[in-house]
Amino acid sequence: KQLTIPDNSMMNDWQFIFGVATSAFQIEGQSSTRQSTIWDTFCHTSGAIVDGSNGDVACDHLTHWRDDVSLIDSLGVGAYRFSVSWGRVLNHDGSVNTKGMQFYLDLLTELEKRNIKAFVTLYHWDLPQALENNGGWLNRETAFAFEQYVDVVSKAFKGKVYSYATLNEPWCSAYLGYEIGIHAPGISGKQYGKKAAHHLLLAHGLAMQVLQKNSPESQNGIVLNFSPCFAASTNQADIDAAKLADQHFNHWYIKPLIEGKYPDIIDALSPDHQPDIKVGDMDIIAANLDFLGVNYYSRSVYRSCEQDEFKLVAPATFSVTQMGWEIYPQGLSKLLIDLNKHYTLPPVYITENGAAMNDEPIQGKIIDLDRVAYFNTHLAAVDTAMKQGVDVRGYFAWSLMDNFEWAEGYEKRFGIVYVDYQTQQRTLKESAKQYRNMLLNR
Ligand code: PNW
Repeated sequence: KQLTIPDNSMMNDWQFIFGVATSAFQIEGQSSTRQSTIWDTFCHTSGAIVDGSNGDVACDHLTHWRDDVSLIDSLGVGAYRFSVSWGRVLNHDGSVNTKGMQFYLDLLTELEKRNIKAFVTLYHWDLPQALENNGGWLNRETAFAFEQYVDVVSKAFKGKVYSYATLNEPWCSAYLGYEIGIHAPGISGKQYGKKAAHHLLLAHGLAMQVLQKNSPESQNGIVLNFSPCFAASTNQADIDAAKLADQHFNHWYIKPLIEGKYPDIIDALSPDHQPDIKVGDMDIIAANLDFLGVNYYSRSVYRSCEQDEFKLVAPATFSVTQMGWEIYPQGLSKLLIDLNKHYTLPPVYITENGAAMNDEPIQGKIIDLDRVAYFNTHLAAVDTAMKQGVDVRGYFAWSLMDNFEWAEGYEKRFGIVYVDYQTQQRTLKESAKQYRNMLLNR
């Protein structure tokens, strides 16, 4: 089946933005020309990355960026979502790394020339190691350091950016990085996750004030990842477990951003698991959002569990991607419709959606029909939500090209473009060709 926009969809409207997404650490390489980050350190911790790889070269995008932009342009997309590496634009002493800054300015100029809107993410997990050495996101000061960095960047990028996202997926940074330790900086302890999350959200709020001042013309917001929570059975205990997980993973982030308060479960947290909330913090966090970025990959199913209150249930193996994530497009419609019901949402962008599939080239061709099917069903799911009144303005495929998939290294390929890491050659997969055709036929 061909990749198509659903019939009578508002996605056929030219106003609706289709794009592709990447992030700095995952593609840039040339790690020696920027500050070292927590991911560099984590990659050099034995056992942290499944294939023992790192981001030193990645897609060597810093060398190939002009070709990569032509590639993006050739797909016919209207927007490119990428992230800025904090440690590439600022040196340890706070001075500007002029070469690093120039790279992003050149990239923005090239996108502008080609009429591709720039969706800039200011933090996609690559915290400078120097800041981690002072406590990283467990230290409130990191939020103010982020505010400074955003000030420098948003002044330098003046007028060139269509949209800024402060943070990508603070849940991943806080929970995976500081509570269970499977992402950088690899810290674990129940007492850390919510503390880190609060400082991340504070950093977001402080950055929003800066963006409002330096770049009021751009769409300024944040990108969250959501995984709708389902109960493993109709037993009340499982239903309660799923509800609780939903409060911890999803509402913990969106509720303070929209309503200026954490979910009620905060009262049940043991005192040492509580975040350190200072007077005024919640107002800063609840800054008005021009948009909400929603990243969706899969749903999560929970059952009750004595020791832990809830436990994640592994999905049936026949319906999963290479990540082991269940393919469940209905979850995306339900997520959007439920969020729209619960909250007064700003306009929404699907800032990431995609799948890791097994796509080794056969005679030079990568016929990734499973990925095409994934995009088809998920675009239909977005359309269903739009027809029920959710204000979705755009959709970004994750990812433009295969790249460094964090703890999974290079083994998992999310790209619609194949990367041969030996030669750095890029080859359009069938999904990229179909994405292009879909946009051509719009
Ligand atoms: C996102 N989870 O990460 C990131 O924004 C991307 O950089 C990444 O490449 C992509 O999704 C694919 O993994 C996630 O455990 C990592 O639920 C983990 C989870 C969700 C999102």
